[in-house]
Amino acid sequence: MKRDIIARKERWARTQGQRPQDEKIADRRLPPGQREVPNFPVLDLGWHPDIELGRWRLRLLGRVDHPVTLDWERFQSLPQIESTSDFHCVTAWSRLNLTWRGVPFSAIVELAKPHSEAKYVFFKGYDGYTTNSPLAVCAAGDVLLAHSWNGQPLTAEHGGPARVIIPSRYAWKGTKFVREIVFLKRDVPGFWELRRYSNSADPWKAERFASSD
Ligand SMILES: Nc1nc2c(c(=O)[nH]1)N[C@H]1C(S)=C(S)[C@@H](COP(=O)(O)O)O[C@H]1N2
Ligand SMILES: [Mo]
Repeated sequence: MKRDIIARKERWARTQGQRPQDEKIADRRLPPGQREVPNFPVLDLGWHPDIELGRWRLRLLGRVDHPVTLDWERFQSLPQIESTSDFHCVTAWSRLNLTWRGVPFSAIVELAKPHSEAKYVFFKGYDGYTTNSPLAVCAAGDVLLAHSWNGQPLTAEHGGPARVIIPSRYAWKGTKFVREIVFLKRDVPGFWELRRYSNSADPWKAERFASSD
């Protein structure tokens, strides 16, 4: 009798890991129009700047009390977090459960001390790429400047030495090869925002392109 119950429970437990259930869970995790991919595509302007760590600098500037230029050593001495999140590219592919390690954006804010009127952040990459987000969006606990992915230093093709990760937005909002973070009073559109991509870029609302006016 008892054995029957155990066998039934075991059978039930096995079905929990099977496709239909998994698919339902994945569906709920995928924003509208996105599909999960097993690989990690590379998307950028086609050039991966090769930056020696000894020459790498990150500048924090704009409407801040403490403009600062960080070298790699100082950057590494800042608080570090590990954060697992999903990654949604506007071209409809998503990667689930990417584990990043790096400096939380909150540590950058604490260091630079933006003025109260600084409501926007403008990011620049070593490849000339730019993008923008409200400071409030960057304040989420899972926003970070990642230098590692899955326990390995970030490769140049995926944005090393360090890239910005903003899980709540489409991936174009996260600058690879980040070089400068500017705190601004007014919003300034970046590379894709100037090319009619959505400024707000919320994947859950499928905000892919700027609405035509
Ligand atoms: N510096 C820089 N960052 C960038 C881009 C870029 O062209 N240059 N492309 C963005 C876009 S559109 C996407 S989808 C992601 C792609 O990151 P991946 O190449 O690691 O997949 O980087 C974003 N960050
Ligand atoms: Mo993208």
